[in-house]
Amino acid sequence: MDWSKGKSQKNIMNELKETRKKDFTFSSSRILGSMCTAPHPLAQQAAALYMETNMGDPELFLGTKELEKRVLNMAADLLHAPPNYGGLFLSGGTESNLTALHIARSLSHKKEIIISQSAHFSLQKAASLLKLKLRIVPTQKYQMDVHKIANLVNDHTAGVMAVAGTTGLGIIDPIPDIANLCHEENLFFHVDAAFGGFIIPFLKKQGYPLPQFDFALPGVSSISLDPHKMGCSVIPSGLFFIREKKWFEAISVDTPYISAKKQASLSGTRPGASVAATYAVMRHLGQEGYIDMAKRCIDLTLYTKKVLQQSGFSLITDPPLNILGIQVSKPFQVSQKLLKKGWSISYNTQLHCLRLVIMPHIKKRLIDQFVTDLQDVIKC
Ligand code: 0PR
Repeated sequence: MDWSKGKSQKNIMNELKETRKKDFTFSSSRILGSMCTAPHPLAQQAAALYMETNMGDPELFLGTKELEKRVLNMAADLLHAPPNYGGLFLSGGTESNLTALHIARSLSHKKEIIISQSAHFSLQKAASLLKLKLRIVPTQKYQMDVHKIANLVNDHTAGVMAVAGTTGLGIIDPIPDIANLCHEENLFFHVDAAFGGFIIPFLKKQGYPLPQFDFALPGVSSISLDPHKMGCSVIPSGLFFIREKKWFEAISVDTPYISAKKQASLSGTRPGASVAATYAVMRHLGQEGYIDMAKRCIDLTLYTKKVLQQSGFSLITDPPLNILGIQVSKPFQVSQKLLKKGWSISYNTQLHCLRLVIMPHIKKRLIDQFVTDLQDVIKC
């Protein structure tokens, strides 16, 4: 492309609007397989207001730094974090998992991490970068089996990682049992609640019988949760917490020529826009707002399950959260046919299923239309 000469702002905006038409949009309610959703309008406004800010140079942006503290405090409270907790605003689940493994390795000087078969693929990247060996625990009814974890623990184990809301099916690993084991064995235990962190606590507050997964369990060492998933903030937004702030020292580097003296985050420059957006949406919705949203998503998940079953489809398992696995024999082919009908849906070839994530942008009437289209696609 020849870009030696500039182009007018108006022409560029027209070009951008045209190109954007090729994208799916959350507002169309046709994105059925994404863990992200439309950022709350207030989050978008807040991000625009803080666009130039950088968390990597906090002395320049003291106000934004203050917002980061407020966000971390609100989320820490939700997760029953102890007074000496440490927190960081990161870019999402991948960076948080990498940070957790980095800390586990640095504190223990050991080289093996025990993870679930259904852990997110970001763990493979983290292990490869950190030269850690992944010991993979096969799942039992899609959950990590605590006895199998115990069998894998040895002198080289740096830590264990479990998931609160798996990417594939929204499964919550038996975190209280794993936390007990890790506490007894003095192992670092990271809980990946990238997806579940902004829905499980709110469902629990409504009385849903979901297990404890946070710092209330003494064996939990770190937790990640993503505001850019169920938190309805802008991309990129990730929150990472550790039980003891001093553990950050194990991975921090000196930063001689910027305002902060040390830095624990992998990224140097970090967007304050994401921090402001997350603060705005969390403070605006409040826990009550998230409770309503969580309940709406679960009610719609149960409705979807009912309509699917009435139409002759089977689910892989009962959904503990707002993710459904629909059994089909050729998930990839079915997803491609659905794409031609204007639906974006993900698939899992290992579990032989289509994967629906019932996010806040999905509307009930579109579910009916989707199930009708799915029946048509399966028939032909
Ligand atoms: N941990 C869990 C449990 C996750 O589900 C994910 C992402 C991550 C960590 C990594 O998070 P980041 O992608 O924020 O670094 N799970 C989604 C997935 O793989 C990511 C995603 C979201 C993909 C929206 C597509 C999409 O449209 O499905």
